[in-house]
Amino acid sequence: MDMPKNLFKQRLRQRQWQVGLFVGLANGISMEILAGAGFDWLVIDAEHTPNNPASVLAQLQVAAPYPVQLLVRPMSHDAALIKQYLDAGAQTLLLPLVDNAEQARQLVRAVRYPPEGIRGVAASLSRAARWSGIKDYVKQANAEVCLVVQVETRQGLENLDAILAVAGVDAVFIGPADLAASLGHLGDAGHPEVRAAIEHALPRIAASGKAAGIFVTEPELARHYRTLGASFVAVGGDTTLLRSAALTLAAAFQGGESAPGAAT
Ligand code: 3PY
Ligand code: MG
Repeated sequence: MDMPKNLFKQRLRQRQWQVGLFVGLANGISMEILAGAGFDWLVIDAEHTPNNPASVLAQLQVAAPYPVQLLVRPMSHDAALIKQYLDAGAQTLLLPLVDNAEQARQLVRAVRYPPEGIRGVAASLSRAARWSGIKDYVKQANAEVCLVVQVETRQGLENLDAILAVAGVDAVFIGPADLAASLGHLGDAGHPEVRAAIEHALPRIAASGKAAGIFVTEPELARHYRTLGASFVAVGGDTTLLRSAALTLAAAFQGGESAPGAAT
């Protein structure tokens, strides 16, 4: 088998517009439905959900036949955990809460084989290498790996230029929810101070030569952020989609009228 090409990374480099969705249901069936839904990318979230390397592996497997790019968001910067997700076959990792350049440099090292990094080698045990079925996997892996760091705190914003200077970071993704909390506006990602911080950060990221991404749920705002330099957006999550569709359906049939003949 040939080394799978990381199309998400290629398109990031070309600044192609890519629309994604957070996937938190931790379930193979819903993952497969979403994989065929038309998104450019899906991120399997293991930061806020009960996902673990085994459940992420299963979701990577069910989505593999579909024309969608798969990202994984680990719960921490732990290099051993990152190694497991890479070995499971994730080629693009989204790392939360990156606050400074040193953390970014450690992450670059975690996702790369030596000499550039510290990723441990065991191609025969790794789905990413198709258990040694991909010729020269270990020599090709660094080129296909894509590292997206989340800047989503006051400290991260303060250190944005230093983070942007770290070679090996492919893109910076802004997390408005955490950013709002860090700026003192917990639960209010639309607060003017948060919006201003985002509007200041996106063009700086784009000007640095790295791709800029953000979570945004209104199409108009996504278009606006695109004009500021964002080239990839997450536009929602599977949990929210399910909940809102379920509430809408239930409400549509709850007319409040009793069935004929019902006791009053
Ligand atoms: C956030 O908003 O904090 C995220 O991590 C996702 O967008
Ligand atoms: Mg966040």
